[in-house]
Amino acid sequence: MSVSSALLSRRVAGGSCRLWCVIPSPRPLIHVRSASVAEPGRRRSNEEQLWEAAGYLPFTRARIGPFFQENPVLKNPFVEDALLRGYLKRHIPQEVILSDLCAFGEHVAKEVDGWGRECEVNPPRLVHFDPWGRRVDHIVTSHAWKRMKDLSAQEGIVAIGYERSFGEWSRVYQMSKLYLFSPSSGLYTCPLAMTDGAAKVIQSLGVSWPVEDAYSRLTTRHPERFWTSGQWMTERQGGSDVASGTETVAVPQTDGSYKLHGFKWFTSATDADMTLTLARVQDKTGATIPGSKGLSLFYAEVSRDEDGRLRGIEVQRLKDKLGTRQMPTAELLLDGLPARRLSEEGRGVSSIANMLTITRIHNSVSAAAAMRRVLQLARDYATRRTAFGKLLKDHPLHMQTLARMEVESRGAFLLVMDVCRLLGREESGVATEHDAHLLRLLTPVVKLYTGKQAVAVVSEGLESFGGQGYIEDTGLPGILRDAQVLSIWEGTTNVLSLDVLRCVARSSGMVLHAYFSHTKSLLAGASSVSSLAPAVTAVGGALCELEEFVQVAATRAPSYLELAARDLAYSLARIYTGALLIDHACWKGASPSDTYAALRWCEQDLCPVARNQRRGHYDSNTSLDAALVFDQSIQG
Ligand code: UCC
Repeated sequence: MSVSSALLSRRVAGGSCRLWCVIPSPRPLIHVRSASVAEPGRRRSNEEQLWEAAGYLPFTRARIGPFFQENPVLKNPFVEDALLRGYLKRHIPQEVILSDLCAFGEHVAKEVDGWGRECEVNPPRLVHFDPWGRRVDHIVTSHAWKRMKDLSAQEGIVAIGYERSFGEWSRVYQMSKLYLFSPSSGLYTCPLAMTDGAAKVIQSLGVSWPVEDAYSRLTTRHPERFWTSGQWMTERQGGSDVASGTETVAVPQTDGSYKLHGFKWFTSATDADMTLTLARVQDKTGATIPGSKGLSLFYAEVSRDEDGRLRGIEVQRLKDKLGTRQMPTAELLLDGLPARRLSEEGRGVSSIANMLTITRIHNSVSAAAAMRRVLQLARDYATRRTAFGKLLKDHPLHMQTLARMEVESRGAFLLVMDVCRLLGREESGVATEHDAHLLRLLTPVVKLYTGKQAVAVVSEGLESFGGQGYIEDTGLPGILRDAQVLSIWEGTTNVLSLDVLRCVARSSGMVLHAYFSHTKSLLAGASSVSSLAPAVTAVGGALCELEEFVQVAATRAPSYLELAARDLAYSLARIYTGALLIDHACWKGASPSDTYAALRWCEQDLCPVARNQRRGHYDSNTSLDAALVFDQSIQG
């Protein structure tokens, strides 16, 4: 009798036969920890030794069972992204761009993603003092973080936007590369956003002394020359209401320079080589002008003196953040920081606004990229993970969930790329007035909408990995923690909704005029495509509702529009994105999935502002919101 049949007959006789023991399966699906696992130090019984010899005791000592779930694999994010490839093929079918992005995608998947992980597990730390007690304020970053800097220069992640080798499409090319890089970059995209923004500000104010050299460093492809820039706007009174929250003063020096004194409460990527920041110029009596009119824009280099101390800066501490831990964010005391004024006095906010446009677009690219990344991983995992007898990909409900995420992700991508397209047109001098209005309106819209979408889609994405999506060292939870910042940084959802109102008012409604006419032109191209008819009808109807809302709102007090601001911004985003999805689905190279995505997108409430207007939500005299929020009462 063989060992196994002897064991089987003994087990059956004992009435405790476990079928999975006698039918060897190389990869049992469900592991049940055996009751007969030997306790440490206990001698094994003869029976246990027999079972072990036969290979039927899977959970003993160091043996923890033969099954291991396969992890999701990051493949080349360019090759894996049909929409990105389709979009580029449609708009910039240049082999040199496609092959560069394909090669970069391969590098990201094979190597860079690992560096990103290293940035996460080796976060920056602050060394305040040297061993002999001298103050050094050294922010120590990982080797991987430094490699990201070199890589960013070599790949031209900022430079492409300024080389403009592809004319009006240069920004789309640059942002496509950033989109591939972002989720693997260990948050290096944050200093790159500010670097790009600083280059844009310098360019708009004029590339001349004292920022000529800085500009060439921000936009170079040579790692040894490459600089990153900070953007120090937020002070202890907050980062939204910059006009009243900025206390930093600029003391004029006899040589025309300034020394800055203040406290910057939230300085991201603080290991930057230079910064742009706001301060109030003091007059001879030490007085400053309050509000926005008192703010000027300054340029400062981060440097050290002969003793190794930071010149005019003390790093108070690094921030303990929910996410983005890969990147140093600090509180800085500016104690006589040497600086040069870049803007005219009192033109600080409008001068730094160019930087905000760029960082908000970067933020949106990161949001779309985070959605795409979690979907790519979830999709791969669905082909590896079996539950209830079949792969996840064969469960229609699971596919429905991923498809809904896919629709959101596609919409976000097209909206972001369209704003990049407009930026590229403006910078290459081919933008019409209409394009410029559209860019101004859509920048806050894309930032606020994609920031929110990213959190929802990434959160859903984590769920598709079950418990593993909640386990830190899979790297998955970090995607969600990092996504949460996207709706906060560079203007919260409400602050950006108010920015939408600001640009409507400042342009006397011209930004909306551009919006309506461009959306209609996108729809017109699809009027004869029957498969898209329900989507075209939905977007057309929503557009009419939106126009009606605007007409009514124009006759009401400003408080009415303010209450409607968030819903208005969401309506602008959903309707425009619907039109972009429809437009893309009409392209001759589009797939049936492009049509399906457009149809699904347009099934949602595209114009929530009209719906809530009808419900009277913006009539402040009838609003019970505050009463609800502060309700303490119990009736009876
Ligand atoms: O969060 C921060 C950390 C940095 C991290 C960066 C990395 C992100 C990338 C991530 C990738 C993964 S720094 C701080 C964040 N804070 C903000 O973003 C600011 C939020 N607040 C606002 O956006 C406000 O709306 C302000 C501060 C821009 C404006 O406030 P005011 O004082 O009410 O300003 P005004 O009076 O409305 O506008 C002053 C001038 C006007 O121009 P003029 O004087 O010529 O009429 C406006 O038209 O500024 C102009 N302006 C703009 N121009 C104001 N906003 C804009 C705009 N968005 N675009 C163009």
